Amino acid sequence: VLNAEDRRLLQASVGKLDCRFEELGGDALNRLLIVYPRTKTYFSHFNLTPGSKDILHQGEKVAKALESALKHVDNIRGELCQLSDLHAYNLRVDPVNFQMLTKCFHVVLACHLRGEYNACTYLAWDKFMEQVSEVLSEKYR
Ligand code: HNI
Repeated sequence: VLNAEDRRLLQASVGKLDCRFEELGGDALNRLLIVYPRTKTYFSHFNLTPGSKDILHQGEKVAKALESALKHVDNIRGELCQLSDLHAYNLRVDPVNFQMLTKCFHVVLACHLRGEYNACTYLAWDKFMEQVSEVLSEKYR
């Protein structure tokens, strides 16, 4: 459960990243496709050249969804309900992929926030991403 301190740390990092938050989604997705090449199977219809417009645009969508979840941190399930259906029923994304993406997010957050990405901030993001991943994969069968 995200406690008051976690929430404060999450908001503080978003504040520091400001408009670069959307860029972060692109960075994370780029990294995912490079570090875990088997994730490419989900995006076979994309131009998968690192840094392609397809990847950056998709990353931006992911970041926007994360931003709205952050704004409604008490109702992540409600906020991501449609995305949950989409990832489970239509896209059939295997839940392990969310863990890989979460790892990539940690790395890009650390790249952007540097020394400010300390253990407590890491933990807050990990809890948050865990909740998001849980919601997006809970309908998967
Ligand atoms: Ni995901 C589409 C958000 C993880 C594969 N995904 C989306 C869209 C959003 C989104 C938003 C766009 C929906 C729309 O157009 O209506 N995805 C998220 C979030 C996470 C996530 C918030 C986790 C933090 N998605 C993943 C993972 C995979 C994934 C881990 C697979 C490796 N997503 C997809 C695919 C699409 C997608 C595939 C469709 C892309 C397309 O345009 O065809």
